[in-house]
Amino acid sequence: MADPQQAERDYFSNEPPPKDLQANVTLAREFIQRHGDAGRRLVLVTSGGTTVPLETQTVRCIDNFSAGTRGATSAEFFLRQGYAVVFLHRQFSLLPYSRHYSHNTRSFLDYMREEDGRVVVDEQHQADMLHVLRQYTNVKREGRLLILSFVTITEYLWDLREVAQLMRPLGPRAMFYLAAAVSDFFVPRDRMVEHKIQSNDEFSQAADGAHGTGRPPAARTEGRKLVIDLEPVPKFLKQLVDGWAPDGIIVSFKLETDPSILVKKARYALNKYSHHLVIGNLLSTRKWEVVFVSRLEGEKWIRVPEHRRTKSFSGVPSLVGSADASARQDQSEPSQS
Ligand code: 9Z3
Repeated sequence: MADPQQAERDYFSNEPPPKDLQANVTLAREFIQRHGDAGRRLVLVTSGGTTVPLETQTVRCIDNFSAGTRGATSAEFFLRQGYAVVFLHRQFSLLPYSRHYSHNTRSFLDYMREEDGRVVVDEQHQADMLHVLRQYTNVKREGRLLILSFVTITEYLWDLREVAQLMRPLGPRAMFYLAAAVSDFFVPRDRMVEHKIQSNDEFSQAADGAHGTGRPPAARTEGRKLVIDLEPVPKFLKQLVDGWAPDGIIVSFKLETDPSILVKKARYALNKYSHHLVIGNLLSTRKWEVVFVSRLEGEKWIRVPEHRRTKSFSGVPSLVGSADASARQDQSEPSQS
C-alpha cells in the first residue's frame, strides 16, 4: 500500500495552492493565536461540498452533496458554548446565523416592508430575527467567528492542512468537526485539460498527452462519449490524526445512502483512523437521526422524536433541535448549493 506521507507530499506538490491561501493563513494565525492566548476552546467546522473540476479553466465539475445546514447549525451551537469557530465552508453554502434567512424559497426581502421611507422587519418576524441578530452581534463583537471558503477539493485540503497545523499547539483544546462532504476521487492537475471539453470531435483537444505527460486526460471525449477516469484523493483524515493535529479532538462524518452499511462504514473509519468520534448519517434521514460511533460509548443513535419533525418548504421533514428561535428555523429546508 502507498505510504500515506508520500501520497500527501505528492498531492501537495502536484496540486497548486489556492490563490487566497496566504490571506487565509494570515487571518487564521491571528484568530487562533488570539483565542489560544485567551484560553478559549477552538473548533474548525468544515461545511458544504467540495467540487472536482474537469478543466483548468473550469466550466464543468463534479459536485458533492451538501447544503451546509449541518455545518452552519453546528457552528452556532459551538459558538453558544463559548467556542471560537473557524468556519471553513463551500463558497455560497449556508452560513451561521444568516442561514435562517437565506437559501429557502422565501427571499430575505419578504421579511421586510417599507414604512415612512424606511425598511422595517415585519411584526411577525421581529422576535425570531431579534434573537438571531443578538447572537450574531455578540459573536461578532467578541470576534469569535472566522469565515473561510473553498470551492474545489484541492482548495479544501490546502486550507484544512494549514489551519490544522496552526491549531496544533492548542492540543486537545482544538477540535476538528468535519461535516463537509469531501470528494473521494479527483482529476490530478497533470491530467486536466486546459479548455472546456467539447462534445464535437472536430473541436476536441488532443486526446492524449495532457501536460506533456503522455497520459490521457482524466476527462475527455471518445467518439460522442464523455469518459471520466478519476484518481483517489489521499486519505487526509489519516494525515490529520497522525501528523497535522495529533492531539486535537477529531470528529468526522460519514454519509451513506444504504442503511445496511452505515454503521459498518462508521466503525471501519473509527478503527482505521483511531480518532474520537464518527457521526454517521443517511442522506434521506440526516435531518432527524444520526448515529454516534466512538470507542468510549460504542454505537449511540440520536433521533428527533416524530412529533418534533416538521415539514419544510420542500415537503421533506426536518430537524427541530430545541424550542428556541434558531432551532425553529431548521424547519426551512435550504435549496441545494
Ligand atoms: C456529512 O455526512 C454531513 O452530515 C452532510 C450534511 C453532508 C450529510 P447538509 O450540509 O448535509 O446539512 O445538507 N458529511 C459527509 C462527510 C464526509 O464526506 N466524510 C468523508 C468520509 O467519510 C471525509 S471525513 O470519507
